[in-house]
Amino acid sequence: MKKLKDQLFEKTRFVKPYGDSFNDGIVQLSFTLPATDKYVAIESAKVLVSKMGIKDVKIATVEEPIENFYFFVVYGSVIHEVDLEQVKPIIPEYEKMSKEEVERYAKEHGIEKIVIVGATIGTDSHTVGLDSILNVKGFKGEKGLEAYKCFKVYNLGPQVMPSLLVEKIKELKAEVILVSQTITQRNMHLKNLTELVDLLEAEGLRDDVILICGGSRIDHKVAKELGYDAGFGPGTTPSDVASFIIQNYVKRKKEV
Ligand code: B12
Repeated sequence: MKKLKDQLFEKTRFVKPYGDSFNDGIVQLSFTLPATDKYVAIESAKVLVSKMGIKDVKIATVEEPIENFYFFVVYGSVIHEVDLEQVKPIIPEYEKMSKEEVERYAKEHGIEKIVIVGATIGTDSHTVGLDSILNVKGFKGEKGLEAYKCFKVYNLGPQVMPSLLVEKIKELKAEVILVSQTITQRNMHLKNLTELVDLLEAEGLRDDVILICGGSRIDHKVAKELGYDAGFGPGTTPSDVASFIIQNYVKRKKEV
């Protein structure tokens, strides 16, 4: 018997968001609109959402958290669809392994401890993302990298300036660098990430390390453009990062 998944995708490769039924296009979005009158704000929100290609607009919530700024939660049905066969995601190259598989792979390749340094850089104090990858307690039922036998992890925490991070990389003889960036205001995250790459290059260290960044607005494409080996965004689990590290580490060793 065919699985439900196969039955659904046999029907169409063109999909819309799923709300109550397949391809009904239902989405929810929230935003804040400046306006001097509540009813003008509501009508304006509807016009704006229609312009986004959403029909049957329903205003679920309207609040005025501060004077002349209206916060909306809106539902509606997207008119657009996406062709799954045309979408080519740019993602880090690795085979997903479990913690045990990573440790076994390391052992088979004679790797004892890979030194990993992690930090949230610049003025950014969002550490939950990085901690979920590094801390023993981990994320989504998986243990973090600190629990892996083949890794020695130094988590430097929040607000580490790129120059200080480079000093620590030298001091700890780090082989893998994990940086986290969440705040995107005025593209601060890009500036911080680029500064780190520039400093590593200036010190002649860039090619000696596996350099990975992550955060809610990061993806692999952006990371590669900035000079990183990989970028991981929302939904990443520790074993994704561990698999990428161990496979790339072994690959590099073979190339030397
Ligand atoms: C918790 C939180 C805080 C806490 C942070 C506490 C802490 N110790 O981390 C506090 C209260 C300190 C805070 C402060 C601020 N925050 Co805040 N915060 C959040 C919040 C609610 C959750 C973030 C979070 O923890 N997510 C959970 C983790 C698990 O998800 P994640 O970070 O995406 O991580 C995953 C992946 O991205 C990836 N990943 C992340 N990092 C890395 C690194 C590597 C190497 C790898 C491989 C993977 C990886 O793996 C993780 C697991 O899958 C978000 C809103 C939201 N709901 O997302 C706002 C949010 C991030 N904050 C925001 C803002 C604006 C601020 C402040 C500027 C507010 C202010 N005006 O003061 C300050 C900034 C302080 C500073 N100097 O950085 C904005 C950011 C907007 C933007 N894009 O710039 C958000 C989106 C809220 C909003 N909607 O406005 N915040």
